[in-house]
Amino acid sequence: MFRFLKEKFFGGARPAADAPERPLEAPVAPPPEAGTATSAPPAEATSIQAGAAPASAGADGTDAAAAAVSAGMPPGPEDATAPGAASAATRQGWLGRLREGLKKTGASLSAVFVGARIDEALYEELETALLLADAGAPATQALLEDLRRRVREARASEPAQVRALLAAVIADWLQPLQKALEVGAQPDGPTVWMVAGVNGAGKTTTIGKLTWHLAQHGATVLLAAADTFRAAAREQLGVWAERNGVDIVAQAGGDPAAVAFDAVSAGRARGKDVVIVDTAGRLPTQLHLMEELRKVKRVVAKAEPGAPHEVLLVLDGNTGQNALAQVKAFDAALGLTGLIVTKLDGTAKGGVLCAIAQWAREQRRTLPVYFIGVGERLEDLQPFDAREFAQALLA
Ligand SMILES: Nc1nc2c(ncn2[C@@H]2O[C@H](COP(=O)(O)OP(=O)(O)OP(=O)(O)O)[C@@H](O)[C@H]2O)c(=O)[nH]1
Ligand SMILES: [Mg+2]
Repeated sequence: MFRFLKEKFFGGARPAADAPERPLEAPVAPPPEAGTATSAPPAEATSIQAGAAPASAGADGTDAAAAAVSAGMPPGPEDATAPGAASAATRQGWLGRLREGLKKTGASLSAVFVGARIDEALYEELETALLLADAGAPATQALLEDLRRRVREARASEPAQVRALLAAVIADWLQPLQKALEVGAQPDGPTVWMVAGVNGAGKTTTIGKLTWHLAQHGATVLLAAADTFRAAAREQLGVWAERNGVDIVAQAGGDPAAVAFDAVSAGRARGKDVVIVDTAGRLPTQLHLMEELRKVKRVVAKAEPGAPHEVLLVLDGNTGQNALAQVKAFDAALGLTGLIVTKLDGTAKGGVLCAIAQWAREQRRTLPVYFIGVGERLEDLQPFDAREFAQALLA
């Protein structure tokens, strides 16, 4: 989920240089407490996995919970009041929700294999299904070529085998998008993430969910309400701050860049691990607003040299191929370092991840999809895992 690189997350034990990252399938460790020894072996970068019970969730006061409801916030996790509760069960729950969430995208792909023979018609139907899922023409061609080769090599004779091979092809195709989000790579000062995207993509709720995940692992977070256009936007982030028990820097109206500057400075002064900057939604065609985003980024760098360490674009999975257009436009303006794809639960266009992987390949660069969202609940946002995704798609 995250790669925690600071000593505090290892109870003072300096990580070994060559220890591998814990695999995603590994049992989930309890959240480490700052300043205390953990049972996790020293590792250069330990990836704390999804599903661990929150350290701070459940400390939400009744007021915060009520405020959350009134602000239209999603309900908390089922196990929010049970620190240390069965994380494997939570992980299992996530896989179920992922399968459920990707049903719309996966249905037309799976339908191709029902009562099918392995012939040209099968590949044609698969091509149509991938295009309908918004995988895009170049990725579709490449995936099918790879599939044909694997089917030949495996001498597959059953549609079920082809289906399993397609899952493997998609998993390999998406693998370069999988990466853990790093916290604490800097020698000092906070890790700063700037979050951008079009209106309603899910930026603010995603920040709230990320904050929850971070807080449950003992990381201290400060939120920057750099969406200064609407009071409601500020309040929405404020509710997330209260709910997660973290600081927020906000100001009525004013310059988003100034809020971001204050927040990053405060994050350093208060010794926070992570500062997350929320920004107002905008279309890439609104040039003055894109310029404003660039200014936020520049000013953040003035407050903290090297920051922002991540420029994250939040994409609404429903937008399909348009999401790719957003990636290109925001990347040209800001230099993106990663993506978060939300709302994959409501869409048949989840194949767009293949199109994004294809684009990144063409650009010869890495553009990770750090997290995906398949619902409104806190635990519906989880790290992107290529194999899980492909298997859920073709489940
Ligand atoms: N079904 C579903 N809904 C989601 C998901 N992620 C976010 N949402 C919902 O999308 C809506 C918009 O989310 P916000 O976080 O307010 O979006 P935003 O990008 O901050 O919006 P602006 O600040 O207005 O640009 C909210 O109702 C969220 O609960 C998801 O993965 N699945
Ligand atoms: Mg918002």
